[in-house]
Amino acid sequence: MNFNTMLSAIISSQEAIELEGKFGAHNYHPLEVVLNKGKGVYLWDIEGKRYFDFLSAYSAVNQGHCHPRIINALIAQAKELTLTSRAFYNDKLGLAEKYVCDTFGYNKALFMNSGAEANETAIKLARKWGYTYKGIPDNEAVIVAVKKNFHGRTTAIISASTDPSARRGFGPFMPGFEIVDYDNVDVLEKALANPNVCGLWIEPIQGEAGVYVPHDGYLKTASALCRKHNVLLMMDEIQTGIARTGKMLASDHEEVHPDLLILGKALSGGVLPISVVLADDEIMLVIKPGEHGSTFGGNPLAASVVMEALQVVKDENLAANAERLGVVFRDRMNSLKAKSEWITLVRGKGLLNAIVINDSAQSETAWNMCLKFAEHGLLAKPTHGNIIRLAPPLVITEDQVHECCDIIDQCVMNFKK
Ligand code: IF1
Repeated sequence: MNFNTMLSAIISSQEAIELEGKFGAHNYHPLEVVLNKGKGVYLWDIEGKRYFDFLSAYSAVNQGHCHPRIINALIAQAKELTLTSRAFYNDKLGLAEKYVCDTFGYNKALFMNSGAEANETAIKLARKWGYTYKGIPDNEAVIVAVKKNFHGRTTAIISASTDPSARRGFGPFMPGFEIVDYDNVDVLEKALANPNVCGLWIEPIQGEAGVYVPHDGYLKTASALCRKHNVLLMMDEIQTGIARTGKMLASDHEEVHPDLLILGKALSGGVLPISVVLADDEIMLVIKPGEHGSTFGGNPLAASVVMEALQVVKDENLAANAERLGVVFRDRMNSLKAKSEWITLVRGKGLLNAIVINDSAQSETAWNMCLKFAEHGLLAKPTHGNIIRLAPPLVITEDQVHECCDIIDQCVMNFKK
């Protein structure tokens, strides 16, 4: 069956779901909506129903679906040159490296593709820096990570995970990680005093853990303890970065400048996979030619897209919009919490928010509530069990926030278990 015949063959959501069930790995349990169009804050399914997107592809489409400026940058570059590999130079990578260094205040960038790859890159940089500059004995470097972290799905990254479902059946695991409580500076003081520790690896807000916002001052103190103990602060801003929490970076809320800044997702506005690690010379230059890379890392298509995607964030003041409308959104959710038995907590920063549902994490309540949201034209998905993450594209307007809050309000107030 040729491609066009195949495409025309998918005439219903049910057929699309069945095809994925028959030919695809079962590594997800999607909500049963089959989407075929996205624009701004909206998604449409095959049957033409329109939804507000309150997941934003896990904060990869902060700029809104199919942003015209980003799509045009993609098309223009795609007509010229998409990939050379780094065996040769291309005319866009240097421009993109300068752009992201100037934007985030570093003097070196290393582009990869997925967020996991960027975190893997940060692990290698921190370890090699530890051997080169901190005198850690070879193969004894330790990276301190935190409970309930999420940094990706590779076997090295899950070696630091505390989520049984992320680890079960995938051992043996990589040594060299010490896990401590998140949002606890006392345990940090102790853990970072170990002379073999080269890095502290954290998210400024834990997304997958259910949008867990640490106490004010945690990031600042963590950064100070890293400086005190000559440890690199490795900040995973893959989900919290690019204006999502109301500043360009969540680290900016505490004026923390990580030693290693790890970005992904909305770097491309959801148009293609781009990730990057930013650092200064001493750290970045420990990796020598031929010691790290990837086929697509730093390709000219990604380089062109990332510059336009970040310029859109700046030109449209998306951080300020997220800051302002995040307050509006949380006020509405707290008003709903006050009158409904179903919501026990509202938390978040900017437009990265979550509501905690008043039922056990093993219950289907949050899932069934998301099914109700979908019936009423709003797509969201529970993170762990009873926590629903609510994160629209940052281009959302105040009227649209209220329209979505009305949907959530109506579904929650009429929800029957
Ligand atoms: C899935 C979670 C979110 C991330 C942070 C690195 C990565 C992610 C802070 C890896 C990716 C995605 C992955 C996706 C679902 C989603 C997710 F539920 F898995 F945990 F957002 F919270 N650091 N998060 O959030 O980036 O390799 O995916 O490009 O794996 O199910 P990636």
